[in-house]
Amino acid sequence: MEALDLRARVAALTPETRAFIGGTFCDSASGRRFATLNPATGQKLADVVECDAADVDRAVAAARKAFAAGTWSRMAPKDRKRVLLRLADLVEAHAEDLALLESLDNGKPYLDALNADLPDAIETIRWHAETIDKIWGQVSPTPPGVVSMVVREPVGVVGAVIPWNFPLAITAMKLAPALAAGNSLILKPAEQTPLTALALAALAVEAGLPDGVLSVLPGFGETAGQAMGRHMGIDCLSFTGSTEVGRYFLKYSAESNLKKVTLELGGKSPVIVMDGLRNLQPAADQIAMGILFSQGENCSAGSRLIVHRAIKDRLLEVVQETFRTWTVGDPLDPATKIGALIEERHLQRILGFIESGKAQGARLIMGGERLQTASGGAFLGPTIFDGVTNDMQIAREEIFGPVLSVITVDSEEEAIAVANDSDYGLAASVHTDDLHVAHRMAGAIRAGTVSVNCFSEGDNSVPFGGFKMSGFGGREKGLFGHEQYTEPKTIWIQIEA
Ligand code: TAP
Repeated sequence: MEALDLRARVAALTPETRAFIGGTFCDSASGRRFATLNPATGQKLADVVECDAADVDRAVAAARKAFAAGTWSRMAPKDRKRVLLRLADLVEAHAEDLALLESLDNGKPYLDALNADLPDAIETIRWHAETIDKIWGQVSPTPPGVVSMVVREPVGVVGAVIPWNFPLAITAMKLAPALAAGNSLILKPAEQTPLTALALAALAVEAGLPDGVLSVLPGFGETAGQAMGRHMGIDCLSFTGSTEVGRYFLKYSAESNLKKVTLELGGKSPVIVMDGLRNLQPAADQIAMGILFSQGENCSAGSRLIVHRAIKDRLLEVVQETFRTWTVGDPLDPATKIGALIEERHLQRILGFIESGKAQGARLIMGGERLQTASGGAFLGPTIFDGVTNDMQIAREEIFGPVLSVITVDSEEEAIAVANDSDYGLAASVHTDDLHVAHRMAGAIRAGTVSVNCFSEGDNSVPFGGFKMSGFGGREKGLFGHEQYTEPKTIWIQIEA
């Protein structure tokens, strides 16, 4: 595959730019549009319909009507499964175009979108579709004369507000369990990356999803997002994004209808490498994957390397060698492993963190400067700070870029204490040859996922989400992922003895 072939395909793309409400693509009530840019060039990709509170009202009315009509909510689970499996097949059939759209809108390498984001989204839709006709209710141990069942019902109208880093994969992570359970869903993609969610809506129509069950509202957080958070007709709000905005959704809920809120938020994940590790290269490969994949714009990015003093120097040599193989460049070039950051403003924010690292006394040993300036895009290469202490800003705050902070420790106890000394608790990794150390650390670290000798978020069979300020109200993925989208109902029947 050549970058040139992809350019020809880019020219042939005609992305959907209208909102999707009540089963049709349409303009917003205000008629306004906003530009979505290509992060690799800074050039406009398309003008997209800008939804606000009036459009949220329309989408909620359509969603409630569909829910009450039962065309989806009361469809047999095995039939909902069929529609969702058709949707997954359609996504697979259009995977190359969807990956291209994702790469253009987000700046990530095309091959990452094709080989990671798309299979992830397809697998997620299939997994939840397959699950839904295999979830049973309960019969409770009541006294004689009573039959009591606990059944799971859809919550009703679900709102989903999502970020820009894995637009299609996170859309699938919310859409699949919410729709599988029989809910209606209203989704607001991030303003930077609205295109693949709109493309998915078109495929949902083709798959046979009834009108009103899905709406996609491109727009801004302060307007469309807030209107969803405060809407009296939305029963559950599933949010993925920053901890700061997550707090707003709790407030919106408290000030409106006390809708259920689930929050998947930020992280500052520790990667611990202990003394005695024999083979450093596999650890270095995983460290690179953890902080460089997706340009470091990953909530669970392994951004704090906590390393035992006895092996730090040797490890850092191997890590730097490995980081040098992560080529920065045009996302459409097959050789590229690090594409463009989402936007100029984000690059400037990261450069601000880099300045703060220097000012607070950390040693910049790699990268730290913007690259590819002639492209018009926002590029930054692998960046490493050594000599970081856990009180520095670069160790405490989520940078959301390819910036690794190295913290040296002298013992297992100190490594655990540093790892846990964070507001966040999304993910962690431990690299060790000692099974006892691995097991002790996995137990002691306060995080939703602890990976041993790898960087992994797991697959659809296991829950994903955070402790502390990384999450609230539930988990995504796995059977846990269904819980936020259903209500348990007790049916208590007095029968004649
Ligand atoms: P945010 O700025 O929090 O934006 C996320 C979504 O919230 C966007 O759709 C945004 O709309 C909307 N929003 C912004 N302000 C709002 C407001 N006042 N009221 C209602 N909605 C509002 O996050 P981001 O920059 O897109 O993504 C990066 C963050 O997401 C990082 O912190 C990252 O860790 C987190 N993240 C977490 C996870 C998991 S699973 N834990 C996964 C991916 C990302 P606009 O697009 O208009 O701003």
